[in-house]
Amino acid sequence: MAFSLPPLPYSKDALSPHISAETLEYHHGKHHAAYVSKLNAASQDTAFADLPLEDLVKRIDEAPALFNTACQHYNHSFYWNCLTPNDTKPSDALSHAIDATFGSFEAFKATFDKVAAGHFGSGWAWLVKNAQGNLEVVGTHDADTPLAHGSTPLLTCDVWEHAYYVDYRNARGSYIEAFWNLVNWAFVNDNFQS
Ligand code: MN3
Repeated sequence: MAFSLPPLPYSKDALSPHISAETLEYHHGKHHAAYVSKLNAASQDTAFADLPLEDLVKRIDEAPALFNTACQHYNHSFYWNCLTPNDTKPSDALSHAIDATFGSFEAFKATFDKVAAGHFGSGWAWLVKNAQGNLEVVGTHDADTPLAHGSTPLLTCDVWEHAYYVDYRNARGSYIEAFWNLVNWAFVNDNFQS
């Protein structure tokens, strides 16, 4: 198979109590796995099956039939790496860019929270480096992803209900609050530098 489900970069109970093993069991083991198997089925015997995932997402306009599954495979793979049980923090370079763009870390967080909490329906909240090289907080609907639109993703929060319903029911705000305890700033720093 051309595309494969990446293993979680931590054990299933590592993010508890913020995100439970049961959530990861379903979110990674069922939802993400289903996107990968549907992407493999839909891309079979096409030139797109041999592309690295990021290249496929950047060229997704050429393969509209693969949009939902390819973008969701990319978004979820990226999201798992945005989380960690370890204590990490933004680099000095990223902190300076956040302060310069948003005024302060707290103001950045408030902007991100507003996009994540206020997003109508299924989607994603992102911190990106846009095509001009500036930091920006954006929301995308359903499977859509900033990588398909010329921005470099730095951090994402999945705000589809399947990301939090087991642990928080309809309280998306509680999930977003918990999310901040898990952010893998080492990964975000690397994305910012690249
Ligand atoms: Mn999801």
